[in-house]
Amino acid sequence: MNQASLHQINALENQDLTKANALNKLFKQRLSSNLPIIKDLFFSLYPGENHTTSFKKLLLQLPALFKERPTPLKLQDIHRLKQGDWYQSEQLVGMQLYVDHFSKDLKGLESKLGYFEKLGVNFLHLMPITPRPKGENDGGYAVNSYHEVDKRFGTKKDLLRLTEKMRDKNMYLMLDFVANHTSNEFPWAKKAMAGDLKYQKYYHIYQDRTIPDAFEKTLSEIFPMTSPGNFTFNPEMQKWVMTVFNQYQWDLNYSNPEVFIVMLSDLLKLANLGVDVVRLDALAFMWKKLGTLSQNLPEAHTLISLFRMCLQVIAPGVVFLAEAIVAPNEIIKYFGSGPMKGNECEIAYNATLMALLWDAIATKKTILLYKNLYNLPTKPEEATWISYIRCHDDIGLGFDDRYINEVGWDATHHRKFLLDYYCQNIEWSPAKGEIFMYNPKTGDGRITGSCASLLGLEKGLEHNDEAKINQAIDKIIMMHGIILSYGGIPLIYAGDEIGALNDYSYLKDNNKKEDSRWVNRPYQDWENIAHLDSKKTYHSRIFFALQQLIHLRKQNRVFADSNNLVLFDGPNPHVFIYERTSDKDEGVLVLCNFSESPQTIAEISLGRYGSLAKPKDLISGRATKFIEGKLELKPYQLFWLSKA
Ligand code: OTU
Repeated sequence: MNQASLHQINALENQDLTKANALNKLFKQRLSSNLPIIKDLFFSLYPGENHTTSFKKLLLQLPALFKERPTPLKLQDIHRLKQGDWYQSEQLVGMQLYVDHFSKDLKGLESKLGYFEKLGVNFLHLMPITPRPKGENDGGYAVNSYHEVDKRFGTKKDLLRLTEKMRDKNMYLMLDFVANHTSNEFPWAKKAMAGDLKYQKYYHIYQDRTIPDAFEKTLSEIFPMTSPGNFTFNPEMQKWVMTVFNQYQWDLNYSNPEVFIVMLSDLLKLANLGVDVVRLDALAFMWKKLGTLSQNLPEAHTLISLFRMCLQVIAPGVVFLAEAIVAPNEIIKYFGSGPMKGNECEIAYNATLMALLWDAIATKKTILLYKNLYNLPTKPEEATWISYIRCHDDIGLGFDDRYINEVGWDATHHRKFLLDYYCQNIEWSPAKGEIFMYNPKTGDGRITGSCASLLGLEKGLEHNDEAKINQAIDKIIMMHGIILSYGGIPLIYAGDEIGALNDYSYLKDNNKKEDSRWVNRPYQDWENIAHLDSKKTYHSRIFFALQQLIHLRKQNRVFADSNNLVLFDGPNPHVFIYERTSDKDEGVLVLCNFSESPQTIAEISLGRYGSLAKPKDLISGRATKFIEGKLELKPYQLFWLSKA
């Protein structure tokens, strides 16, 4: 929270904020207090006299963009500033979904708001709903416009009505800003292809292979199987375009200040639709520099801070989520570091926790999880995580080799084991996933599959093996119990709340069959959802278990994220234990058993949750039983012990 803004609001407390001039006054104050930083950031990216014209353009643009912001949202911005860090609240529980797979379109989604309320979800991440090319489009991550609504989902009016309804229900909305690249059908790309040099400078476009070849020496490949290399030859221009992701996704050239200036206005147009959190897609890639990996560059951080500070002036109630699925020490930098600490993104994916939970499931041990979490730098107070088990993408094993070796495993073998375990190369593994973008050159690969299928439900059902089915259900509940209690905004992938299995229908679609991430983007199963209350199915068991956990989360303030997490040093290598504390001496101790056999924990290692405190398990509602000074956890059992 920007202190200057708070003082300014308080100073205006007694004025009627609905009056336009009061709002304008606040805007001007925000602008004058942030202008020096904006200027510094801008000129550090775009140095020299010749960029003063662009800077002036930016300065003229800021008030114009503020003018465009609808008054209810301007008022909401002020309310949010006063409210403080709303995104750290224990009241938030999120769900991520593809509108077409969930409810066909936006109107359909509006009719499902009751479903979210029933489960306790009040934060939605809708996957891209903007126009995209007809054929392959990476699920909308190839963008034809940043602020229009693709016809397949409905109209802008439908979206505005939905966001209004959501606001009435105190629900939050997150949408993507695919800032790194546009589709090859985006108006600028079309103009570039038609030979317009101005727009060719909006992208990284080269006459011949000289610079592309020089770049390739240090760039990695994101989609090596479907889109090898980082440049695509464009026959219209007879030139090479940088396409780090898919060939139809053209990387924007932010070293051109014009690109920043127009993208800022696109960002605001998106925010003005009523978006609370903007997910900055692939932000680690936004700045390219010859001779480097062109990921996580200092300039990328400066650029994101520049976006942030401009947003702070125009729409300070909107926050950024960093979609940086990168090395643990790099993720944390997206919260801002050095003088920009707290002035970059407010939220980031806890990809480290996510990947390591899958490691713990496969190894049935929590040692590598602990090792990494202990070595993770503390995030700034005002920041928070998205806590998730899986998302729409693949699961990458983005943790450091160093720690794998340090716990005594061979990193190469270990990674291979994980891929084999999840991607059906080990007979005894209950997991049923698929490999994504296996790169034989490096041996790297990532994992796809729905949460339930990766945790053994699909195989259990196939073999009609009740014990296996029950175990998979326990695992699904335990994993959700972690993301709901660990800190940050828990984000459930739509369908996981009813144990959705892999969806193989993508194999029949020519535009999707090469991308196995579609296996974990199932269609919402409304037929089974209709019977949740009346039938006892695995769907209802999972749904009601999650509903209860969500309810408990919202009742306990300790689950709000204020860096109030204490890891308990693993007294048992199969168990994961952490405490959420509050300054009011409240606390909840979370324990999870990652092994197929019962595990015990000596009372002495539970600190103030020993038998003397008579802790109660919030989930079962029962007093905790200690036998001979030990607490027993059944396989995949989850405890939320409350001291109070
Ligand atoms: C993101 O992910 C999106 O989440 C994907 O759905 C898109 O395909 C992609 O960007 C392109 O828009 O490579 O496999 O952080 O992990 O940015 C997923 C690095 C991805 C990448 C991430 C990217």
